[in-house]
Amino acid sequence: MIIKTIRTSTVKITPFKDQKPGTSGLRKTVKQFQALDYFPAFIQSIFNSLPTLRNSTLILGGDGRYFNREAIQIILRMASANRVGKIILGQSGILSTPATSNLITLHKALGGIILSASHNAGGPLGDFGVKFNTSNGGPAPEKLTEEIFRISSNLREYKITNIHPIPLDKLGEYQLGDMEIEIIDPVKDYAELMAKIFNFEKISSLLKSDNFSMCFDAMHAVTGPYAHTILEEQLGAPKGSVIRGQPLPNFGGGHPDPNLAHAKQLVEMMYREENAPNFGAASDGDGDRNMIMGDYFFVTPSDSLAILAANAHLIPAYRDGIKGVARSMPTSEAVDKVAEKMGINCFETPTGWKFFSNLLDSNKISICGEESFGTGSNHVNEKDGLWAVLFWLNILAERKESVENIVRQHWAEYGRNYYTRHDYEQIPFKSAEALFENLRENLKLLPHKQFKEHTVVTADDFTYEDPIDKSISENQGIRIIFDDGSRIIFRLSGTGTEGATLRVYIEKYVTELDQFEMETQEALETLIQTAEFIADIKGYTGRTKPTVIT
Ligand code: VG1
Ligand code: CO
Repeated sequence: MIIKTIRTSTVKITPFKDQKPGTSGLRKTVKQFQALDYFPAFIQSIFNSLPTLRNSTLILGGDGRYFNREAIQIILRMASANRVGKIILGQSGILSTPATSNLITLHKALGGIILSASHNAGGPLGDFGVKFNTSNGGPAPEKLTEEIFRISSNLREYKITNIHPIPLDKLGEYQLGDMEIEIIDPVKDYAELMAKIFNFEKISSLLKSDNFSMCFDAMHAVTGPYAHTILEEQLGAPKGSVIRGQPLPNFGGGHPDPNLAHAKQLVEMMYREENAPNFGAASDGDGDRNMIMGDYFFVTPSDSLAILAANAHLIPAYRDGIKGVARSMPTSEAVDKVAEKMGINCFETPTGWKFFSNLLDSNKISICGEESFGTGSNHVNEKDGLWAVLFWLNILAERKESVENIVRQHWAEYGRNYYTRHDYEQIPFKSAEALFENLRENLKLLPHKQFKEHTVVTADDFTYEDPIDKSISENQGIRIIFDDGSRIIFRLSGTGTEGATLRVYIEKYVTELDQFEMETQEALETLIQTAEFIADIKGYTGRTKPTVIT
């Protein structure tokens, strides 16, 4: 369809001063994004940061949350006004983050815009977000997000055309003035990529066998259509293996956050006394996170990363060995032990996927991940929820053991890293700042101090130097490391929209078989108390316990 009569107008605005992208794009409440000119201003800032925008191709999609459709129509009108050459758009405005990343490289696009606030709640009173990924498929690096922010703080106008909304639900092509729009099936290319990486035949026979069952909880977020197609239609898992598979604007009222606190339905099913599925998994709003469970068993994301690395040789795409691995600094050191044994490099990066990009691009690593339920590889430059689920299924199909046995054997071989994260949400900014100021002031005094049975060896504020472009990222989290290798880490979240969220990460490594049977919070009890004491969490925030424990 050709839409000819379009008029471009330039809208004058007063610059917005708060459009600073966080760990993963710009996240604000839906209400803030709906405020007059707020959303177009940020899109114009992204456009202005791209010198080769004219005649370029961009990929566009989102996780289906409230405001997704309106936002897409605005972007289409602005893209045509800004002389973009072509927009490749997911049908109904749907594209997961990893699928977008794949499409960017597949179509040699200049980049992609992903409309998502990931695991944050949606709906009219929830959150919305905008992420920009560059031509390598990866999240915009800090240099670019800083540039976008700088542009937004001075932006005085944006350009937009005045056309009626484009129908988003039908596949097809449109011509908007000089700009082409192609509406594509969001699942097809991604599913083809997965079939190239994994042994679909083996996974399929596992999923079809009578003594195996699985449940994938799509949390009414973006992975529903992907999971229905790949797991049920292509691999033959019985219908009903995917639950909550329809993307809804408010995610059915929940947080699309795949963890023990928010994926309640799945967790209850997996902890059933009888007839629990053999394998359970969930993904988040935009499909880049994963939670893995077995029958009456939870796999911590840090362990999952280590287990994927240790078993990579079982997967067709990684059969010839992996180059190296990386983890974010707060992620447990379980994967380090695997790398050591394999004789490959293990990189420690700040939190946020963008820090893995250079390592992936330069072939220094093949597999990487974060404690926050995110794992991925060099197949796309993003974390990828369903990829991790298929990886696990492929391992299960090869090893023919339970999830629990695989994890326990891993501990027996490499030792166990007990791990927990305590989040204190919606703390007033001032209190959070004061707490960190105090922590930083006391860092120098901590070494050699003893807290219960642990003595501090080092205490610092994590600085990262990118091994490829040598860029420096400072203040990436306070690290306290003890003599037995235990660690406590404090950092502030960069994805929240209300107040500050304090994240406390606690880890302890044990190697003796009889130490593996403790409940995590119990095993970490003294370190948890030490963390609360050192940061004086109660004194600064008034909180006596965390909001969420994962
Ligand atoms: C959180 C996680 C981080 C992850 C980020 C984006 O950031 O801790 O590991 O990369 O979310 O994930 P923060 O700054 O709130 O701790 V997603 O799934 O929102 O794109
Ligand atoms: Co996400």
